[in-house]
Amino acid sequence: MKIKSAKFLTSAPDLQSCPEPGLPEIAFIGRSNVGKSSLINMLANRANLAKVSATPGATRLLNFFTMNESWYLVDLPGYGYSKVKQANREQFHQAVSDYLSQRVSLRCICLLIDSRLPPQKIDLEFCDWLVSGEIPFVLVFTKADKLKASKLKSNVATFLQQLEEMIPNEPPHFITSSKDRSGQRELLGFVEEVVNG
Ligand SMILES: Nc1nc2c(ncn2[C@@H]2O[C@H](COP(=O)(O)OP(=O)(O)O)[C@@H](O)[C@H]2O)c(=O)[nH]1
Ligand SMILES: [Mg+2]
Repeated sequence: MKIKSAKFLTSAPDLQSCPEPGLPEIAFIGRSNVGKSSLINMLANRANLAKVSATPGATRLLNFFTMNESWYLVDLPGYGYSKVKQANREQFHQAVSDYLSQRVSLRCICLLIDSRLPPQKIDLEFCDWLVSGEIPFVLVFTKADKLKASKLKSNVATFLQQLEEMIPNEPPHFITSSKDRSGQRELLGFVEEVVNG
């Protein structure tokens, strides 16, 4: 899939304020600073499409972009500021959890994982939460250019291994770099399948 058009549509503070469900949606989420804005810009071939999410206040909003006039890319707030604690999951940002669990047009979530880091508890717990809600997701490892191939491979393997101890099926995963644009074709190919499927 080539992205021929990408337009900011709207920002929503909660599920009720989201646009009428119509086009299929792919949502992007991850810890703050994981590289979400950079990845969205890379996928869209735009320098500054995701800039709206960097403006003060907007980081807590659900940001909708119309892609190729045929699907919505949804930029969700980073979850670094609002921990998904095992005992206290309801504290997870209400708008995000409402959106993820109730949005009828949501087809898949791209969960971004910083490939430089060892498995982070908050990411593993979020995967567990998605699985328990039967919410489909794929893993998108980010910043792959920042480490040696061997370290990258072992970090990805370790994450998948730890995930395997928590959940039954391994989700698809993609390895990306917004800097050298690696993984763009693969991830967009997947998105194409999902929005057309
Ligand atoms: N080297 C490298 N740096 C990246 C990559 N993606 C993001 N960054 C850097 O990581 C920081 C956070 O990126 P940003 O996209 O703002 O993360 P967000 O908070 O998740 O939206 C910025 O300094 C980016 O330039 C990548 O693929 N490679
Ligand atoms: Mg951002």
